[in-house]
Amino acid sequence: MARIDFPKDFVWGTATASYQIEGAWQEDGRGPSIWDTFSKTPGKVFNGDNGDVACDSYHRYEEDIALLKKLGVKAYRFSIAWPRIFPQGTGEVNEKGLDYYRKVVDGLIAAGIEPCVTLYHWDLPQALQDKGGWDNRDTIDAFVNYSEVIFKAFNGKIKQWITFNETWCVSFLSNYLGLHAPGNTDLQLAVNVAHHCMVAHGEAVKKFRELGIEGEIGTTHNLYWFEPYSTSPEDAAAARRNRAFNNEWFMEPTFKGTYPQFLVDWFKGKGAEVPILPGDMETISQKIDFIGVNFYSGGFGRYKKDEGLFDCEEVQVGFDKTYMDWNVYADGLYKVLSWAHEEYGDTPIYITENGACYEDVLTEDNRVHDVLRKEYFKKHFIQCHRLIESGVPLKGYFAWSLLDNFEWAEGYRKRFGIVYTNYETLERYPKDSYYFIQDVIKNNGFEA
Ligand code: GCO
Repeated sequence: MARIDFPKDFVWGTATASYQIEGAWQEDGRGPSIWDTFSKTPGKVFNGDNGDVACDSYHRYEEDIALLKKLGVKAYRFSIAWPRIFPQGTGEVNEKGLDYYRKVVDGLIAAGIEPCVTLYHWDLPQALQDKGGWDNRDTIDAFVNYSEVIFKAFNGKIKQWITFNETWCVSFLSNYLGLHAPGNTDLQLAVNVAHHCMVAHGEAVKKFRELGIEGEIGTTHNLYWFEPYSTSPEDAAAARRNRAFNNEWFMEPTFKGTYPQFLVDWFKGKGAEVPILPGDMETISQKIDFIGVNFYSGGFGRYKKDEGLFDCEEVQVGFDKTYMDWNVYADGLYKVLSWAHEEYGDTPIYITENGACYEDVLTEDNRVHDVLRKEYFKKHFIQCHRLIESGVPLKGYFAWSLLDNFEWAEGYRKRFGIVYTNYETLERYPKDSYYFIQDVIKNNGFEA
């Protein structure tokens, strides 16, 4: 056993997202979002679940802040629901919506916890979707306008600002694979959405600088580590396409202001082109203060004609799996962040999400002995430490998630929390993984 110690200023935190935890979907003037629509469309979400109540954090935020305080985190990442601020996406500000976040932010600060705000974690106002959503460039202006209101309302209180959560999910998962709201299956549309979200990110960063807002601003991409199964050139190229689809397609515009050309060509072969207007790439590649990375998994792929979008099939090589059926590949975290550092330079990195879903059992005395989740965290913490030792500027880690919550298309059956949510009573019970993380934070390290 060796002791692992983290740097003194390492930021430990946990993360959540508005639609997944808040509930109160019609309260205080909140307008409908695309997730209200999607989750109420039969067949889209497991069991017909939706976020009407979720964890009821809209009413129980004090309890959640108390849990965070007891956990000992330095920071808490949460998202603001755009339809609470602008029920129709644009127009008049709904002060009551802002009030809720004022209470959350002030509560966190009073508890000694730094609020880290995500501006867009997928709950687009339905009224904007009705006008084309992210396919329509007007949505970029609406986003910047919404961001400006939030910047001004919370200036000086927020240390870290994240424009978008997982643009890959917003675009390809939601508009090509159709698995998330709004549920489209059109490659050209997905490419448009990805591009427009990245432009919106860049415009928001410009606005942030122009207004002289305090704190740091960045964006969060979900990276996935994908390797070729063999050394054959076909397998290497297939795995590379698949990897670039998750990683380079978003990282390269963010940092270099270009798209990976081989993938641009590949998409063109599939009939989709990036709708770049003059100035877009400069806007997208505005200097950011940090990059957020969500990491969950990785895998191996090989060439197979007509398999998926990239002629690439995933090969099962015997990884342990989580209850999402995702490979547990902690080494992949080391590899992907080492790659990102080498490729894109010294911008500070925060892991803005990492965590695992397992089938939890609540014991009679309200405990959850989530051994596997604890192990998952431990393995990834070890890789975080290895990254720091090797000179990667990894500054913090946010566990996904504080609470079991509405896991999108999977509804409530998939639990990611370090705190168990009883969806009948809405009571919260810290799991063993919560106490493990509490200990790691307290000692700023652990015996590996
Ligand atoms: C994500 C989402 C989370 C998910 C988590 C587990 O960013 O994908 O931020 O909302 O719940 O990733 O799937």
